[in-house]
Amino acid sequence: MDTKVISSGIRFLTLPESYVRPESERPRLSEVSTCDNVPVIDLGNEDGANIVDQIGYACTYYGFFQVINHGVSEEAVERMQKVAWEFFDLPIEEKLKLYSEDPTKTMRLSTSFNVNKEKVHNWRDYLRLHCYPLDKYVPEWPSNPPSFREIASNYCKEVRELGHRIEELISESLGLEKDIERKILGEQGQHMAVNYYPPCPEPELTYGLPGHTDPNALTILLQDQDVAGLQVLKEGKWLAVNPIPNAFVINIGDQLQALSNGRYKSVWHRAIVNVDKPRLSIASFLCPCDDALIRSPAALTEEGSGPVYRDYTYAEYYKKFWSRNLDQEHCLELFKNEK
Ligand SMILES: O=C(O)CCC(=O)C(=O)O
Repeated sequence: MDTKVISSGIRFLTLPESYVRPESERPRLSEVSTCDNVPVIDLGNEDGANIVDQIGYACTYYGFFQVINHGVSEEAVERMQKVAWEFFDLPIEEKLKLYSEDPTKTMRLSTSFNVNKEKVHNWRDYLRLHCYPLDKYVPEWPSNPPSFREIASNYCKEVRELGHRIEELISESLGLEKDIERKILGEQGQHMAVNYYPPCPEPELTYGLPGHTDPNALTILLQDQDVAGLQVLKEGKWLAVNPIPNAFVINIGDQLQALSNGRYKSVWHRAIVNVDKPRLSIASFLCPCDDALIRSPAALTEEGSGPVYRDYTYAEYYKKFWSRNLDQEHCLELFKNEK
C-alpha cells in the first residue's frame, strides 16, 4: 500500500488494485435486502422471564439482536461517538504515531484487518484498544484528542456492565445458573475497535470488513446512527441491519457458540462501504480471560451426541484466530470433536 492508512483526508477517485476482490467474492449489493424482523429487545421490560425468552429465541434463530433501554447513558454514547470522529479527523501524521500491524499490541491504529496475512485489503482503518482493567491500559491510549481517555473510559465501564447483564440473561436462556458463563469465562478482558470506513469510490468491489464471526464471547456494537453498513448472514442470505436510535447490536461470539454446545450461533457478519459518506462504528468485545478453559457445561452436553467441541483455552483460540485470514472457514470448526 502507498499510504498505510486510508483515513488520510484525501478522497480516492478509483479503488486501488489491492482492495479489489475477485469477482466471486464481491458483496453483490443489489441482492441484499433489509432484515425487517431483527429482534429488538427492551431491557427495560419489567417482565424478566419475557426478556430471557426473547434472548433465547434471538440467539437460536439469529445469533444477534438489538437492545434498547440498555442502561448505557445517551450522554456516554454521544460523547464517545464525537471523540471517535475527532480522533479520525486528526492529521494523518498524528494518527500514524500510533500505527502498528502487530495484532499482539494492546493499543494500535491499524488498517484493513491483518495486512500481513491477507491477500486483498479491506476499506477500513481502526483504532484497537484493550480496555480492562482500565488503570492498566488507559495510560497507553491516545492522548489526542485530550478528552479521549476520560470519555472512552467512562463508555467502557458502562458497556461492560451491559455486557455482563446480557451474559447472565444468555445463561438463563440456556437453562443454566445466571453466573455460569461468567464463571467459565473468568475475569473477562474487554477490547474496543473504533472502525472508520472512509467514502469508497467502488463499494461493489470491496468490503469494510468481509464476512466473519467474532472470536470473543460477546460483541456490543454501536452502529453509526446515520450511515448503514452492517450486514448479517441469515439462512444463506446477506441482510442489512439498519441502525435504530439508541440501540446496540449484540452479536454472539465464537466462545458463546462453544459454551452453548453449538445451540447458539456466532453470527457471520460484514461491513460494507458506500460512495458518499464516511461511516464509524464502535465494537466492544468481552473476551474470556486467557487461561479460561472453554467447555460447555454438562447440562448441555449430556444429552444428544455429547460435546461438539474439544476443550481448549481462550489463549489457544485467539492465537489461532489471528494466525489466519478473516474470511476463511469458521475458526471454531478447527476445534470440533471428531464424530
Ligand atoms: O462496522 C460494523 O458495523 C461491523 C464491525 C465489526 O464487525 C467488527 O468490528 O468486528
